[in-house]
Amino acid sequence: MGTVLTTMHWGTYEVRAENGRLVGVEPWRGDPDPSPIGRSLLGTVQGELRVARPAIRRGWLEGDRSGPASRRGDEPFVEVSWETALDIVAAELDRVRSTYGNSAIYAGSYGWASAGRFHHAQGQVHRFLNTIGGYTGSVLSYSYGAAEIILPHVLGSTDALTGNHTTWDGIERHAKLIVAFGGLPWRNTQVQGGGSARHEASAALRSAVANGARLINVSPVRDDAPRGADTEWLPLRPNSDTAVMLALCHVLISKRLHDEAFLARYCTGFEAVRAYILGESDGQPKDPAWAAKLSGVDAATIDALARDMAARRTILMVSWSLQRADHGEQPYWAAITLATLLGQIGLPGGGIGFGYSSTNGAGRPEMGFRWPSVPQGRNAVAHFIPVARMADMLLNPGGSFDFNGTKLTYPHIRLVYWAGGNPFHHHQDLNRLVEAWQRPETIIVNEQFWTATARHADIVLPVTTPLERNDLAFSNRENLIVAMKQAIEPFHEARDDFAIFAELAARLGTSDAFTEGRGADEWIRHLYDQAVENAEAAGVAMPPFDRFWQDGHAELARSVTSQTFLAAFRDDPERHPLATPSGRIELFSATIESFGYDDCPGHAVWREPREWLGNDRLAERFPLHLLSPQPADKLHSQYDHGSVSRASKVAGRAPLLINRQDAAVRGIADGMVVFVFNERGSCLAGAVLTDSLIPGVVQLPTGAWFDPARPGEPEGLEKHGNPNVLTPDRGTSRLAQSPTCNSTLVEVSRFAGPVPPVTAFDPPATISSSDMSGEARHQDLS
Ligand SMILES: Nc1nc2c(c(=O)[nH]1)N[C@H]1C(S)=C(S)[C@@H](COP(=O)(O)OP(=O)(O)OC[C@H]3O[C@@H](n4cnc5c(=O)[nH]c(N)nc54)[C@H](O)[C@@H]3O)O[C@H]1N2
Ligand SMILES: Nc1nc2c(c(=O)[nH]1)N[C@H]1C(S)=C(S)[C@@H](COP(=O)(O)OP(=O)(O)OC[C@H]3O[C@@H](n4cnc5c(=O)[nH]c(N)nc54)[C@H](O)[C@@H]3O)O[C@H]1N2
Ligand SMILES: [Mo]
Repeated sequence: MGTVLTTMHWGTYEVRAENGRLVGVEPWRGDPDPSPIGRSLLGTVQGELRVARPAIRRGWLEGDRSGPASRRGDEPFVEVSWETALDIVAAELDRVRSTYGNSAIYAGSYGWASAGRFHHAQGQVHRFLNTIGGYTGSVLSYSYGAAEIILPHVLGSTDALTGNHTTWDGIERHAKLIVAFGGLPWRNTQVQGGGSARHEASAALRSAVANGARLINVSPVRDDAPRGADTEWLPLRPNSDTAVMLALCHVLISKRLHDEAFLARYCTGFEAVRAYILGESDGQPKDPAWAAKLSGVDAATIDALARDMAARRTILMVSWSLQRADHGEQPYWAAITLATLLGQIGLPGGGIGFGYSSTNGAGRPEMGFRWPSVPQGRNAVAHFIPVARMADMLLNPGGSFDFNGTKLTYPHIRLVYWAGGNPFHHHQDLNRLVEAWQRPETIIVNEQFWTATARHADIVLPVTTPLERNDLAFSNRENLIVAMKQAIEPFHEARDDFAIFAELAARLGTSDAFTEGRGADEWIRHLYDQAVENAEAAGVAMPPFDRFWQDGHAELARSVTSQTFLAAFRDDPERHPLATPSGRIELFSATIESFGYDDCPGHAVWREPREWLGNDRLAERFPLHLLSPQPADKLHSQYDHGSVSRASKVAGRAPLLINRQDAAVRGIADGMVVFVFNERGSCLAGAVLTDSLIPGVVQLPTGAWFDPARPGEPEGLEKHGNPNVLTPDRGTSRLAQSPTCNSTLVEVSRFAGPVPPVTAFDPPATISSSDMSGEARHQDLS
């Protein structure tokens, strides 16, 4: 099949196959700063960890359906034919929906799956289930769930979170002070959901600095910085950003450096916030001395920074990581409060934006039209959960909880269907998830690889990778569109998610509704034709499908090249009001106040996290704050078994960064296998000694495939360095109920005793159906 261009979330690559084997992966030549992650495709896409055939957990076939005795996760699988697997899955879906109703099916199916417009796993599973009566779904993301709730209350939308940021050109030319809370790590800009083509974020920041901008990384980690740009480091204690932001506000107000005219015209609620910041409402001024005790940033530094902010064109950049913490709504609300006091919102190079280095897309212009995607249909089930409450739901059927001004009830889930995500990667407190995961009667997973989620399923259906199917790359804020042509044959019996759901729909009588009479290639052409229409309406020309497919890609002219967040609102707030109740920036929200939540009152506040270094009682036992950022060498758990990820492992495990001082008092040397633990769990990791973290903070990136101890190994130990055995499974607050992984305390020590081997990359045992006995034969395995 020769060489084709394909797009992954982390880049576009030229992929070469010879005699059916994948032999080369080179970055697309138009990418100025390509990601090395693509190399991990070699050796894995056609490797032993692929799911080769449909497989069913032996115990499930023998009738073990749920309860604490269930042995999901440590049993062999029986390989069956597609016919058998599809018949069983269709019958299970039918049994559960007719016995309990469709709300008993949980298919939030959160996860990143692969890039590609048509073969989007979530889109496919949701569309299919909607044809058979619906499913309990999820709202919000693990990425920025707290922001998705707080921003609409305060700014009227989620603009400047996932798109519609002030674009880099304005920042390069006009910004004179860039203050980045959570830093601007290059590593995360490798990635853009839906696919990347040109990586430009570090270059933009270099050019801003070359034009005279002062760039400050406010983070416990010095290396949270772009590549090659002069960056100052302002270290602070994790989770103390809100205190520092409020103190910056205190300086502005008390020195009369705040922009009164801007406040009067564009915001509401300043008086309430002012009284709180000055301490009039609670007796505690939020001054720099107060913040210094909480954050470790000295008062003089805060004072000087506030003055500099008022004196220069200043943009605040707040990373998504800050709100994945206890009370994660607050740093966002406090940052908006600070930006409003500075009065530069709506000016080029000034104001605020979220996640500028959380992905490659932020700061790049929109395309000016919508890319079409597979239509989802209508979900007839009204039940949903905020996505991170998944284990709570499985453990508390019928239980109720607060969420953004409403009370929700957890449905009783009997069947879980996952396609395109890895909850044993993304969820917090994995030991609790293991327990919750035993509750449903049946768990079905479509997967490419034997991930922990596949291993913990009852029925695993093997799925193709993008290299084994045709697709389209239409990526947000990229003007390169790619014909992702199939490069190799599907691995063994792997099928596309679409093909799997089409077969299930046929068995359940909804074939026409699901396929609309189109095969995969017809859908691709159909989506393309829709894109042509949308683009044309915005004045952007696209080549006709056949020419595009023949050429393999096309570069489109951009109709938008520059934009400034809230410029129109600044220009004329009466004609362009925000979609908030007041039409203005809500420094105080009567709506949120009316919910009566003590953990999220009506304006930005400092609320101490339950778990952080300031909690003396906990920190006495677990004196290190654990940060679990995104991994540099992969996307989440994807291709952890690939060469790029494996090269960064230490003693075969995820690298744990630890300050030299903290290592020395614990007798830990570089490269040593260490034991990381708290009340929730423990794991092994490989020590990396560094000065780039402040003492008291350790960093263990996410992504190591969950690898619990096997019988005979130390009980409860995770062997590979998965931080989510340590993180708490608690909502940010009653408002957003979103993840708080960055509020975790641990202790680290040398590991005594023989080190158990990593087994995450050993495929599970499979047995053939003829070896099955007794009851299992009722299933008529063929
Ligand atoms: N401690 C801690 N935990 C975190 C975070 C953190 O910062 N700290 N970050 C959180 C965030 S922001 C996120 S977004 C989540 C990410 O969590 P996930 O998105 O769940 O993680 P991925 O590893 O990307 O999982 C995607 C899975 O889809 C599979 N897949 C790929 N292509 C296809 C396909 O075409 N079809 C099917 N059926 N499957 C496919 C892959 O093999 C992979 O197993 O993790 C969250 N978890
Ligand atoms: N290479 C790579 N890139 C990715 C991903 C990936 O898996 N791999 N995942 C993508 C996804 S899904 C997402 S959502 C984004 C996430 O993007 P982010 O949320 O921005 O990324 P993180 O790496 O979790 O965090 C960035 C930095 O925040 C710092 N930090 C953590 N807690 C605090 C705090 O309390 N205060 C301050 N000031 N700093 C803190 C940490 O030191 C960390 O290095 O990344 C995307 N980019
Ligand atoms: Mo994310």
